[in-house]
Amino acid sequence: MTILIPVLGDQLSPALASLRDIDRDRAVVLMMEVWDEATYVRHHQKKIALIFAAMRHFAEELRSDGWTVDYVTLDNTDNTHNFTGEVARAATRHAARAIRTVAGGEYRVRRMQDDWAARTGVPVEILEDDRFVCPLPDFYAWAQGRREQRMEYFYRDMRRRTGLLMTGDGKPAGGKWNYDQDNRQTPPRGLNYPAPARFAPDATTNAVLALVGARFGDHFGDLTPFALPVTRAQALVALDRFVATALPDFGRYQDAMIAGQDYLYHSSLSLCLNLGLLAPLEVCEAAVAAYERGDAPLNAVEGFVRQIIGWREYMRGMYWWEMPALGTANALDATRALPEFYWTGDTDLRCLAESVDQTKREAYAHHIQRLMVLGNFALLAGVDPQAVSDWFLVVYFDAYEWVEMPNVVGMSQFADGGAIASKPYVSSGAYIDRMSDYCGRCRYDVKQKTGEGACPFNALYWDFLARHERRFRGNARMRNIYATWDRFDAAKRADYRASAAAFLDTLVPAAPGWARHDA
Ligand code: FAD
Ligand code: DLZ
Ligand code: SF4
Repeated sequence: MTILIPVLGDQLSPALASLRDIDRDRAVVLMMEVWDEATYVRHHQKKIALIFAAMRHFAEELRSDGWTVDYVTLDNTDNTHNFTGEVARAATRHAARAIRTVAGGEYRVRRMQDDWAARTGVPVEILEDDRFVCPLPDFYAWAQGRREQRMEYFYRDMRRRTGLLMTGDGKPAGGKWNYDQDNRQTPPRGLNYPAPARFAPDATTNAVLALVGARFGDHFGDLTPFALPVTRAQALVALDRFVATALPDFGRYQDAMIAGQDYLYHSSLSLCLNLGLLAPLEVCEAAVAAYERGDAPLNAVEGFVRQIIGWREYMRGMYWWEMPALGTANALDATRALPEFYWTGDTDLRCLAESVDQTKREAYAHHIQRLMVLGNFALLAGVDPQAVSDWFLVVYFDAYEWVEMPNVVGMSQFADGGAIASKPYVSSGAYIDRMSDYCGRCRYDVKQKTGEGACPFNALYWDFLARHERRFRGNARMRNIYATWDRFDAAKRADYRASAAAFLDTLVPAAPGWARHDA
């Protein structure tokens, strides 16, 4: 009796639940490169290459490990180009008596899996994805009893659950749960920034690069140079490099943005974690081991661990908790089209031009660029959150809906009405100026508040707060901001609002079709 084991493109973990406790001689692993997945949004070219290259390497590793792998390539002439069609074909091809798979990470894919038994006539076992620290039922139990589901409290539970950075008597290491007040510094000039580990493409990856260039060459983003990790061995090298060279300063410079420094002290390990090449706990344990050796300070290691067992797990839980409503959420009734410069980078706002340019080259931008430049601008300008979400899903090498959507629709655009963020992440130019070196060489003057030549973030910020006054005035965390607004006289308020309106009028909407073929 043959058991068919479909392994999806972000399930590249040797310890995957569907690959455990099974007789390899009776199993066929199915992996599928399908057009529908590469184009349901028109992913960045580098992201498609990354996923296909990692999939092909993983298939080779499974074969060396004794598995039979049926790998359907994109140019296979019989390819139906969707998961369900390929599972059905393979079930027939191998006369499968059972199908065993791990739950897809995206709601859309999970619904497809529900269809497989009916489509194939073969029983389907769908296993929980246990590569996360917090199983979904546990997250739901945590979320259920609370009026608000805030990350900070969830994170403390995850620290207790994992024992990471905990003392023997159940207290947080160093006495505090969170060391963020030591972070948020701006790096001094002339630092020797670390570089993430990079890997020359081998023959397998080069074949993928040729395929992607030929078939997806009209998608957003630069395909080459390509030097991302595509195997678990390379991911482990990238992890070691990060721990040795960047982790010690990860905390204090976490919120900084420097033109030309794409990675600063960030790990760029999201791509390895989200593909399954690294497990979240092993990454955290490597960071904690550096702390215990005295190689990295507590504020850096705690901050890093919080991103993974805190934010990453929380976002995954909130995605499933809020879906499918999250997919259409628009609490602030934002309807503006995404500006064209998100795709072209052609804008005089230097912070945005730099962030888009790096996104185009690297398929990467770090958290503060995503939140406080790209997301902040879209929120202030009132861009439709689903259009913003599509953009983020296309452009980043770590973007899968389960992590992209709660970050964008929830945290960044406040479109879920505040389930994830307790207040909107908006700022004027002053924040960007404080945390970056972008403003110095910008055509706009960050200190000028309104009128021609003023930093557009300044007027947009007050215009946003005025537009949404009824919703946010009562928010305790925004009391001081509205107190400032109240001190402005009518003429000043009108000036801010007119300045914002004049700027918004200049925005050119993106042509349809950048993110979705059918748009
Ligand atoms: P580091 O700064 O080195 O952080 C370490 C790890 O922590 C990351 O690798 C990541 O796994 C995890 N992490 C940190 N913050 C978050 C978070 N908010 N949510 C989930 N995991 C987190 N992350 C994605 O993995 N995919 C996305 O599509 C994505 N879209 C985002 C969109 C917006 C608008 C925002 C504000 C954030 C988004 N994030 C996303 C979260 C975060 O920005 C990225 O995880 C991070 O920038 C990845 O780079 P890094 O590996 O260098 O992170
Ligand atoms: C993102 C992506 C792309 C571009 N291509 C494939 C593919 O051809 N085959 C595959 O198995 N997965 C792909 N993925 C990932 C899926 O779209 C999806 O994000 C995951 O299966 C999570 O549900
Ligand atoms: Fe961005 Fe304003 Fe600074 Fe220019 S001045 S880089 S638009 S924040």
